[in-house]
Parts: sequence; structure tokens; C-alpha cells
Amino acid sequence: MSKRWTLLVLSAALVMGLGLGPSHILAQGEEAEAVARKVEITLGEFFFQVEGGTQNAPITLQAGERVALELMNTGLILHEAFFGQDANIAEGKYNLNLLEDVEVIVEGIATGGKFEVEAEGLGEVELEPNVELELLFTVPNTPGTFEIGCFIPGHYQAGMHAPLIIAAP
Ligand SMILES: [Cu+2]
Repeated sequence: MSKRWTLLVLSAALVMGLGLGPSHILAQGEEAEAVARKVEITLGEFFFQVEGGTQNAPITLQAGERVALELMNTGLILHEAFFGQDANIAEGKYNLNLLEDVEVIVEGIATGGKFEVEAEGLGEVELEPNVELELLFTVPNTPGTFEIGCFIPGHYQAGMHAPLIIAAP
């Protein structure tokens, strides 16, 4: 990651005013200091892999922590990332979407410049080969075992899913 990228992310966090839940009300000064923990996740055929880990090994986040998930498709084909519980292969999604009510900032580099999307709730992201996206959000305060998975036909069945553990604060 370049320093420039880091700066863009930090300024995005400031502009957003932080989508923290009622139990995380912070003073203005504290908001400005909230820094996201970076978690790099590689996508490929057919896996999710945290930097330094093995393919489809569990990914652990802390409830309530601010994270920047950096998703990078190093594979040769299109992949998706969904976050949730209870895979529904027929509908190509999780029945429970972890990020349903979470404010997420999506950042990436597109031809000609950077793009940024700020949304209430996130269903999925799709990544063409060599595309890198960053999802910036506060992990919901719902400790438990979830999953990150790809529902492009055949991919989930080929093993493209990994446990996503939300640890209690
Ligand atoms: Cu896939």
C-alpha cells in the first residue's frame, strides 16, 4: 500500500463522521483519531486468504473495531465477496447478511482515478482479476461465527468460503 492510499483512507474516515452505533458515541477529538486496522485478504481460485495465513483459514475480527478490509483478486477470473451466515446457494447469497445495516466505505482505483462509495448496508462486492478494493467499516457488535464467501456459480461449492469469526470485545 502506498502512503497516498493510506492518506485517502484516513481522510475518508474523517469525512464520514464514523458510522458508529449508539454504544460507541465518541467525542469529536476521539473520532479524528480512530484508525482502522488493515486486514489484507486475497481472493483466487477458489479461496480467501489473509496475508500470512493459509487458504480459507478462519479470519478473525473484533466486535466493534474499525477495520479496513483490503480485498485483492489475484486470480484469473471474476470473484465476489459476501459476508454473512447460512449460505443460500440457490439465491447466491447468505440468508443473514452481516453488513445489512453497517455503514461501509468502499474505495478503489478505477481507470482514470480513484472512486469511493459510502453506503448504509453492503450486500456484496465483485472484483475482476487484479482489482483491489478496500472496505472500511466498524465490525458489528455481534460476536459469533460468520463466513466470507463467493457465490459466482460453482465457486462456493468449489470451496471458496472461509470462516469469519467476530470475537467478543
Ligand atoms: Cu469466486
